[in-house]
Amino acid sequence: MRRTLTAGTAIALMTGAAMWVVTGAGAQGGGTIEADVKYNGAAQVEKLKVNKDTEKCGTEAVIEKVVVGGNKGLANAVVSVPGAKGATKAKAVIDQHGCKFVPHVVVMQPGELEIKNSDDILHNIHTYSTANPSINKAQPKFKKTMTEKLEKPEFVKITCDVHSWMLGWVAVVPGLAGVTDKDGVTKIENVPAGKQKIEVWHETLGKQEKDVDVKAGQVTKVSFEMKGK
Ligand SMILES: [Cu+2]
Repeated sequence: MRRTLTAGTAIALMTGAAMWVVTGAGAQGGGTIEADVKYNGAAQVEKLKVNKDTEKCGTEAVIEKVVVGGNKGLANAVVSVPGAKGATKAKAVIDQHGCKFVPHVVVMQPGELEIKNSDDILHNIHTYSTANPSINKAQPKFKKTMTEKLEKPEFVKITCDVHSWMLGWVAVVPGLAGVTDKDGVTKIENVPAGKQKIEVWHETLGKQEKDVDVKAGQVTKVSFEMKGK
């Protein structure tokens, strides 16, 4: 017990130090949330023949609406902690590569999104949103980067009018957040200790939420099982 306590304290101190460097606020006592999201249903993947820009796009497009990995883990789900208003560490970036949005789901706090075109062909950014102004702009091959503002929390669908199969999502969330990997897992660090609401969103399977008690210097696990629609 004594050893456990000592280890816990060391982690708490390290976490506190890391937060001080990032935010400069000297916040102490953050914890980590490890979320795992499962889906008991079948994967939904659509395949489409491509006959345009095939030298960059390939000849087959794969539209991954529900990606289920090992142990029923659901990929591409956004897990967020709306009450944890930590500073954004890095700029949110989405790339158009191989006529796909990479990553398929990008998460950001309200602010700026960098949109890259690494394909060397014309793309056209077209977003579908209600809280934020919709974007509909050509991105020619010479325009490697565009920066757009998304200032309101919302799940924004992003498409390309040149390549009808291109589909991505921008999750604009007010607090700390992560996107689940192929095993359905994501970790969110430096979450303030105490009661926190955890929200999960998936583009096809909808939303769920749970309350957890985050403890300083500890990993709090939370599990979700999404239901089919
Ligand atoms: Cu395109």
